[in-house]
Amino acid sequence: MKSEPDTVCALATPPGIGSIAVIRLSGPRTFDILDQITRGMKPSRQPSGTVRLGWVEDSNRREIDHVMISVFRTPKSYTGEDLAEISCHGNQLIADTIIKLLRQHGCRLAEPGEFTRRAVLAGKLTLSQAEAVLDLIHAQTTAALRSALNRYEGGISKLVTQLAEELRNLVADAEYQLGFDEPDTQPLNLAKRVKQLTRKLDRIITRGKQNQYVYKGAEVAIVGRPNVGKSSLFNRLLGQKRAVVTPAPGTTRDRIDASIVLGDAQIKLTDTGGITGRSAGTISRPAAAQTCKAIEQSDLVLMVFDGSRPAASADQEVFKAACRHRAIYIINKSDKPRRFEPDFLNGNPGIAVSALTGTGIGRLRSMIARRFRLNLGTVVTSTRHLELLEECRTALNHSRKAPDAETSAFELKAALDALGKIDAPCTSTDILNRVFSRFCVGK
Ligand SMILES: Nc1nc2c(ncn2[C@@H]2O[C@H](COP(=O)(O)OP(=O)(O)OP(=O)(O)O)[C@@H](O)[C@H]2O)c(=O)[nH]1
Ligand SMILES: [Mg+2]
Repeated sequence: MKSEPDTVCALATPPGIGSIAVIRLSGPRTFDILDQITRGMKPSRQPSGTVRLGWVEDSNRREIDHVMISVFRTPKSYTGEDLAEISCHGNQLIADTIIKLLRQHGCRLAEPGEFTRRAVLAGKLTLSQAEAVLDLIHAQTTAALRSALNRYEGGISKLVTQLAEELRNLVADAEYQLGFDEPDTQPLNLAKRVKQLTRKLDRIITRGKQNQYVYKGAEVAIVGRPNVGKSSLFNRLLGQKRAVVTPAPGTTRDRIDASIVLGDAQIKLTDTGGITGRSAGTISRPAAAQTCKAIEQSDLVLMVFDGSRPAASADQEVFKAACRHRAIYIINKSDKPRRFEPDFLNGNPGIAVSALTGTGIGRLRSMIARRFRLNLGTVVTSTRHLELLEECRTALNHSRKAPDAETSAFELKAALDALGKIDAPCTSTDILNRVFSRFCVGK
């Protein structure tokens, strides 16, 4: 994609029928083009930050729509360029006709994310702020929204600036030390300071990974032996009868997925076929494999037991299959007399519920929500940012283990370079392409 400032346009609102549709234009010819296609207004003379009502007409002076035009002059606009927004009636035909007209007058159709890309190139937004714009648009929970706003306001940029400052001091001191002949002289305590910075990165990366569910959604699998009430619980948590429930064991075979929001997290809930262990054969091998895969992929396992029956070997198999994962033990069928007293849950009482009557389900919901509560403050959840922080940490580790002071200083600079890629847009078109390919046209 060329980066010279031609004038681009795109529909900024979702296609289809709506009360209004907004078409955006950005670039040096914005107002000149608008002057040519409008009547009853003169966008080139309109003050920045104002809105005017007028007509858009075609080349035969036929009216296309009565519109509002908002004008933002360079540099005080989203892209930093001359920018305008045409608000027309929300009819796809009208929007398409206006865009066609704009193109006839020399506008190019914008690429996905091109307006935000221009904002980054003009220095109006850092790259991590631009990525936060995408997260803002896609946020599904209030927590995701709060977290995206923190990053849109520059949370990541501030964090990177602080870390880079510490690293730059380390690089400067390492280079200063290179000037001395005796490598054992360590007045600047470099090794200790590198270790401290590595630990800081460890904390940021771990916290970020633990919180990635805010955007990716948390995977929660319901597992247990046949007939314990997994599908009944799945339906209860969803609030609708999605999975088939019967008194016969082995009813659920293929896994069933559904989305719910609990507290801060968007959750992908999976109902699975019962685990039977080696002894029984009520579910097929492929179904058992699917259940194992669901356990492997999950951020949390809901391990369900039938509280009305004594613990069986299959219950222990379930425990063995999932005990290495984060889990909540659920003792279902609490509406019946309790006969489940296992010795393998290591004293954990679990949570008693009845999927049939709904008793205990509210407590279970809160318990799940608590497991996915978002940490406050700036959290690095973007995979690209986490990869770069890991690259930075690897270089710091190499620096600490380097055989000589020169290699150590070289690795510190590599760490600084990795950190710099989080917000430095102009260094690589590849980075920009990777970031903006996920945007929609018009943003
Ligand atoms: N009394 C009582 N019965 C329940 C409860 N939960 C489920 N059941 C019953 O237990 C039987 C099995 O329920 P399902 O939800 O199909 O159990 P499942 O674990 O999905 O079974 P499979 O798909 O065969 O592995 C049905 O008859 C349900 O009505 C409960 O809390 N109390
Ligand atoms: Mg089932």
